[in-house]
Amino acid sequence: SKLVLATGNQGKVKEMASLLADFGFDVVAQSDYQVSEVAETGTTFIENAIIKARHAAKETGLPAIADDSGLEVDALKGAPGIYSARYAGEGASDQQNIVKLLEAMKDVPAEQRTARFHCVLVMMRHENDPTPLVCHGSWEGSILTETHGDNGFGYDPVFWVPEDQCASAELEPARKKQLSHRGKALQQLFAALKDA
Ligand code: ITT
Repeated sequence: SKLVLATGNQGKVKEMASLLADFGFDVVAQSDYQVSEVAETGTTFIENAIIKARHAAKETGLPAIADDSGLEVDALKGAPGIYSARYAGEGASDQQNIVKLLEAMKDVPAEQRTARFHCVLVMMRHENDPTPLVCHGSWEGSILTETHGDNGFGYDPVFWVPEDQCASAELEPARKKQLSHRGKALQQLFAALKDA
């Protein structure tokens, strides 16, 4: 059955499309349906994921899944949080966001650099779905003082992974799927769909 992946972020597409296809969905990109931009006006990952899933379902007439995610840094009182994609300003590149984060963290000692990624996935069967499926995964780590690795996207070059003692951008894609906030949220989603 067709499912629209309601994201414009190619990093997310790479980490989700094949797993959703393996589960049996015929995954289509929102760009194939000219889905317009929608303002992420919520104050939580959950609200923003619902806004994006509902918007894509409305404009395509298909079931939709959206991902709202970000990095919560303790020394920055939870920032950049829901603003992770636009931390250095509207339309900022991953590189610009990383530069801003490293600058904000420059005087923070090693033991206070704890952080975590969050990923909320929302699946809506149609635009008026009254019971969207909501799944959450998180991933504990800390913020490095310089970038390492070329894999992944976003803040992966500055996110230290305690499990493997390297930066997230140094993980193989399959390993990141096992450990990450997004991988965990997807596992939950598949478990919930199996039970349904
Ligand atoms: P869509 O709304 O179109 O899905 P977006 O990039 O604007 O794309 P978000 O508002 O959810 O999505 O922002 C999430 C940001 O959090 C993302 O741009 C990255 O900077 C960061 N992020 C999320 N997951 C990440 C991951 O696995 N690795 C590194 N950074 C991640």
